Amino acid sequence: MAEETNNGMKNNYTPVLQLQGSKLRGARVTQLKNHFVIKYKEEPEFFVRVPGRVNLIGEHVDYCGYSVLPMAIQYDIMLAVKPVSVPKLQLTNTDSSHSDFQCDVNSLSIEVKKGVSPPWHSYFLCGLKGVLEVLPQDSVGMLVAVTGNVPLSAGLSSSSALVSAAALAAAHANMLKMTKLEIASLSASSERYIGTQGGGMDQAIAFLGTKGCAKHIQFNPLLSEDVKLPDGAVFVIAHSLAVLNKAKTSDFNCRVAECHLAAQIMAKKRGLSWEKVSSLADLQSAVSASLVEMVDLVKELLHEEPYSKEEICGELEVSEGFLDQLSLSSNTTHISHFKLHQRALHVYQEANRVRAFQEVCQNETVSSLALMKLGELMRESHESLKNLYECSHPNLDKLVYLGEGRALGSRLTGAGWGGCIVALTTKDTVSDYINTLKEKFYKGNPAAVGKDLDSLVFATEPNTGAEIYKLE
Ligand code: ADP
Ligand code: NG1
Ligand code: MG
Repeated sequence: MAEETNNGMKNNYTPVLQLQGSKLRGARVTQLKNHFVIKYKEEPEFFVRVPGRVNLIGEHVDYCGYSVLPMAIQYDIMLAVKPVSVPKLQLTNTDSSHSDFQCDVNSLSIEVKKGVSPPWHSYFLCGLKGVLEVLPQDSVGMLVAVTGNVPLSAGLSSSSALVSAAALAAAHANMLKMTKLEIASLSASSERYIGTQGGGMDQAIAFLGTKGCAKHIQFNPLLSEDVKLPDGAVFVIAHSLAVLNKAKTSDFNCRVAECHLAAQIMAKKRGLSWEKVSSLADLQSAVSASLVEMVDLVKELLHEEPYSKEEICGELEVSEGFLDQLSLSSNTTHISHFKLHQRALHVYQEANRVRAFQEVCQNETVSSLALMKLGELMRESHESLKNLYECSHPNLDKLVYLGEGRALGSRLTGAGWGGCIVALTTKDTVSDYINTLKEKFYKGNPAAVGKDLDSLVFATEPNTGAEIYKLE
């Protein structure tokens, strides 16, 4: 298995493992393989597995340059792949609601339409495109069958699992040697072709996850270190029954833009060359202040009322056209008002909570105290995401509220606006917590009718990142 490269070693990311999954995984592989054979009348040559993730703390800070603390989960995307000499990609999905797709690998086109969820195959094309851009030779074609059980658009990173799996399959099919860190960075850049301007957390944990510990992931440069969670900690994921495809609306990119604009206005006010400041972390480095001092700076330099686009142009002394080009994306140029104070405040405080979370895991030797402190940080994170970042959803808030007194803390995880919460419980309280949510949130909820409750609320633990398998 490939080594992590934060110890300076540069190992290949593509070791071929013997397939030794659990019974469940075995059944999924068999189904995937059968689907492949029926579709293509050929045998797959290799399999790729890339997990989803749950972020424990550090939400909406990766694209601002700050570190995050996720772990890979037990749900994943799996691909069965056969490289072929004809430069053609053929895709099929075991879920028949995702239609088959094919195209020439030399003329990929990724559809991005405002207000519309991209077709599923576009996520695959993102990963493939990223590899084609660095491939020194012409690409082979691929026959691919896809199966996945990461809940869609629920903040558990099904999109990045698919993009990263496509990149890994294309790299392996073309015998491209890359480290895990390199392919994680490539996958993060590639996913931006879908239109969202994410920061790289999801693709990083997809490749760097290891069994048994969460990861503290830093960016620029990408680095990951193990975080041992306190003894007795059990994390639970609960689905809010609301979903949002992040590439469909401008919500996500609007937050990215607000953070960018907040950094630029504060930089200008401090007499810095603001055009070069592209993130809130850049600004912090430029002013050499602590995170707590940055919170004070936000309060001093940015007003609470939303900034109109006109006011921002006035502050920065630029035309609207210039601002559109420098600081906004195609789906945020139409936005008339931006909340800069609140978003920047969240980011600096959340970045500080990640630091505190990691410190507790590292230094608090009394596990009951450690658990209490982590729970408190998670509760604060949710409040901030709800009130300052405004990316929660009434169902997420209800789940958090229902867990009070039963979980040590809970918070929305992933981008938000629907999706899942993650809650910190213990070995002793996890069953009571899960049963309470089943009773009070899911049973009788029309959106949960016909669904297996164990797939909506479940305990999770740190899992392995991406792998390539060959069947014996
Ligand atoms: P998430 O929070 O899960 O990352 P996104 O809104 O970013 O959600 O992306 C979800 C999209 O990813 C889906 O709408 C679908 O197009 C694609 N996707 C994820 N998993 C699968 C899968 N198993 N099969 C097909 N498409 C998938
Ligand atoms: P999800 O929940 O997968 O849409 C998104 C971003 C992350 C990060 C989180 C918020 C992508 C691919 N993912 O995750 O980079 O910004 O939101 O913390 O853009
Ligand atoms: Mg996503």
